[in-house]
Amino acid sequence: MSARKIIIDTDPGQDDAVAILLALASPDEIELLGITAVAGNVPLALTAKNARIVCELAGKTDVPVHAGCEAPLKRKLVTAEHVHGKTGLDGPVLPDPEMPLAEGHGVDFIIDTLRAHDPGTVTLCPLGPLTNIATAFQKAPDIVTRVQEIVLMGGAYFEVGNITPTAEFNIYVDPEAADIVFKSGAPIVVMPLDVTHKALVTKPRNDAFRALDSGVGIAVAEMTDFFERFDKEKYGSEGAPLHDPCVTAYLIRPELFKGRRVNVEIETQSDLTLGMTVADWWGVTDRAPNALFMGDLDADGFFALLTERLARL
Ligand SMILES: [Ca+2]
Repeated sequence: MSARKIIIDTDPGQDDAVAILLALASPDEIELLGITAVAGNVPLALTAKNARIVCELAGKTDVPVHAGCEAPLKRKLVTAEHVHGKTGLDGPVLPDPEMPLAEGHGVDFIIDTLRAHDPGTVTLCPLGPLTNIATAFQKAPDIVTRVQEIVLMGGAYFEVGNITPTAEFNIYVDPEAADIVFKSGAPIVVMPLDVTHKALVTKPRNDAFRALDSGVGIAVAEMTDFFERFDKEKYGSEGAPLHDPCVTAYLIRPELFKGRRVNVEIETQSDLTLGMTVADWWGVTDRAPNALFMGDLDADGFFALLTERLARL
């Protein structure tokens, strides 16, 4: 099987960084065509910078990194420095990137790339708010049927919310964009909090990253150390959830994940539950399934894969 062509759309974010590193470490399974940055965890200037810092950390400076949208479709940007620190990538001390941003808007890169490849051969991997993807779909509706699959981190059902009692951060920041994407008809795989809250960086798992004794291994250990402080306090769990790498791990080892094909709709009206992913897990409506919504993860298999791959960088 040839490597799957993907675009990573991202708002790094320590966990985004690990997701990108996993993709870069797996060229047999993943051909990373480019990275588009979006505003989310931190403002766009920082996410566009952080994406390049991560590429340079991996020694992969030939990946084009494009800046995308700097604000949600209809709302003011909400950021998450309380989780990720002021830079979005707090933890390790990493040099400013030398590689420049690629020319052209991230949204145009998504459109042009999908049009340039055969239909059904490019997968989109959103790791942040869905603003870039929705904007691309609105600007160029012809690309929707060309998408092989959208594998995204976002939403929650049984784990409800992490930014409000009922909403997960990525969807909450731009619910209108999420609504467009979930209604687009493109095949969607969702990694919600239900799965990512099982991907906990426990002390032994963090130690395994550090024991790689490489620039990448130590940086990843320091990144997960950093946001662990916040999550441990908040959830009382044994480690911080590594949300976004679930997306790239799925492309390599889909059998690590279990889920259901269900209907997922996005709340865009209610002040109380704005950004909620209303997943018909129990099939109580006749609404047609539009997503494979994941519910379970083989966490040991996931961390074994991650550690083995990061060792290659
Ligand atoms: Ca992210």
